[in-house]
Amino acid sequence: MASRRIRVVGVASGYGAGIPECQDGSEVLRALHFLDDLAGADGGLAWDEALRLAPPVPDDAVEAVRRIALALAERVAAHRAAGDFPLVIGGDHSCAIGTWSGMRRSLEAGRRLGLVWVDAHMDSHTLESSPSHNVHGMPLACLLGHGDPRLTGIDPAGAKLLPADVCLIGVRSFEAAEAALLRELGVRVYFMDEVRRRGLPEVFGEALQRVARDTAGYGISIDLDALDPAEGPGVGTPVGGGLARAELAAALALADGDERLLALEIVEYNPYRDEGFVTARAIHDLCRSLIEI
Ligand SMILES: [Mn+2]
Repeated sequence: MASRRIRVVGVASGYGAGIPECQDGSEVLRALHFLDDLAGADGGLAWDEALRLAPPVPDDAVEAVRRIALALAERVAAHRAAGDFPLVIGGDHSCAIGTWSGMRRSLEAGRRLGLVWVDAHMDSHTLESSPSHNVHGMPLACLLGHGDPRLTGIDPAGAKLLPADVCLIGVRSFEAAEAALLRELGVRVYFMDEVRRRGLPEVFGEALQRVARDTAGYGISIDLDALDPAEGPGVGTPVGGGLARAELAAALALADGDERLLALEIVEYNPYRDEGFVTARAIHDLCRSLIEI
């Protein structure tokens, strides 16, 4: 993204997580200047005013997530239309519904969008299958066209992504129903044991090829719980046996300078659970991998 201006969109939403803490993640990064040195990128870096719902916030989490998603989709599509590179900082992972709906909308009709989803989980529940009913366990299913119509119906209505254009990386905690959905759809999942067997560079490179193959471009969505809790403790749902921060940063560099990379999303930063800002520094390193300075 060397020549594109980076527009950072903070999403002050934890409505999909069941606990609100990660809604403050992007503002902590901004206030403590964690991404400031990225402003030296060719096109520069500019923070938008963070997206947040004006009160009264609906009690229904799906409705709250829908409203944030509508605003975020509009913002992402506008930045893309201006030739800028959206960097979305969550907030919980339900914001992905807005990010990638907006990006899909910004593409010409009939063009496909690819997506690499880096996560300890599958995030592919529907309201029926989810034990927790937390919407941050559902965004990938929604983007594939499965889930509550209030979320799947966001413009452009229906699936924003084709299964062949999506890859998950780093998965190690999931329920049978969401695994069954992804298997039925034919989505490629690189579980953590495959990552360990083949190495992240090979797996990540293969995933990039898949999502770029038949699409107008692709995005990368990173749930920080993909990192091992030792290196990324500041998340809502840590799972052991994850990726090292240097390992993921090095893999992301494979996409550096690729004009087909359309946006980056980093989510689930919970500053109240961070320890010595190690997770905030990981976010910085991940962004820096994709931003030439
Ligand atoms: Mn997630």
